[in-house]
Amino acid sequence: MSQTLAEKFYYLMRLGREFEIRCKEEYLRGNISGFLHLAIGEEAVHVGAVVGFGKGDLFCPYREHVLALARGMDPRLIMAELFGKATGVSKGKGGSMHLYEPKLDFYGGNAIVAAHLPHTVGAAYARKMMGEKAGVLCIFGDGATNNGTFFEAINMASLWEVPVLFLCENNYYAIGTHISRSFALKDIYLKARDYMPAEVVDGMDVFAVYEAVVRAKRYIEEYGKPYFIEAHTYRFEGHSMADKGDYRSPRELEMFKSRDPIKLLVERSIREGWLNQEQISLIDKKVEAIVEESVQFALNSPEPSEEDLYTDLYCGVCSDAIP
Ligand SMILES: Cc1ncc(C[n+]2csc(CCOP(=O)(O)OP(=O)(O)O)c2C)c(N)n1
Ligand SMILES: [Mg+2]
Repeated sequence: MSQTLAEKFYYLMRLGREFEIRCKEEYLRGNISGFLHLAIGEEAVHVGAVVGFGKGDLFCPYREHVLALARGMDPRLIMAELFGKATGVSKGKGGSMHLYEPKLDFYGGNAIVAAHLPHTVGAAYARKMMGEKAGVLCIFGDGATNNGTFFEAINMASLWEVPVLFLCENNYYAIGTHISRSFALKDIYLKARDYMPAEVVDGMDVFAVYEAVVRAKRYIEEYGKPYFIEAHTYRFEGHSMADKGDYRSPRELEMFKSRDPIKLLVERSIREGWLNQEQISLIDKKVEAIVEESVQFALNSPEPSEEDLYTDLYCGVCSDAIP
């Protein structure tokens, strides 16, 4: 079991990392424009959460490439979306912050901080009204927990008893503002503890995230109530491509890089005998080929046509998602 999981985690985390390194290069080449938020350093949270949660509606913020990949979105369709091409998963109209695929129960990329939290509660409530027990996964940053909608969402989720797993990825920063400058309390999970069970997990350890999420999902679906996890992690890049991140000391960055989640996974997997160097190299090669293919697909895809400017603007696009 651990061996299979280690292989899956390594593949998805490497895929996420390579994909985003390439995104950065393609942005600098001018092939990607607009906003681009990378999750390099945060892969253990994204992969551990999506794999651990398994099936179910997923709502997330704009730093979502790795989440989409882990959910099974075709890398070619993601890259084409970032290139603004008609073959992109959102037909080239959304870009990096708006990956969206109802067929995968993937509802966001949401650009407005914490706006998707009430949407998540609504989605879970809808499932409940339809007599389903399915839990809904809601991922958001530390900064989102300072928004009013965060408190509205945890209050309603608890009051209405709906199965939402609130997963906060605490990377210590909201753009350039460190949590010590914007939080009146130190531990984020304490904000939710009066409403629902709440715990903290090491977000650099993919197994720890996975196990916490599996437990939490079992709880929300068994009791039909919400649960809160705060995962401590760190982004190795700036907030977006427009941010060099120079408000952080090199020492701080190095300290977190020494706990690079992929490095930790490899070290543990080799120690435990779950993976060997040969398997790792094979996965690396496979990942490089997939990412290269996604870039070629995006490069060779057409731009959206002028007529496309006027399509999919209103809810016709959502009708496929309504059961
Ligand atoms: C309602 C709202 N306010 C402000 C912004 C601008 N903004 C974009 S990202 C961001 C920081 C969010 O930080 P966090 O929730 O910790 O997520 P992270 O980027 O660290 O993953 C802000 C303030 C926004 N998009 N929406
Ligand atoms: Mg943050």
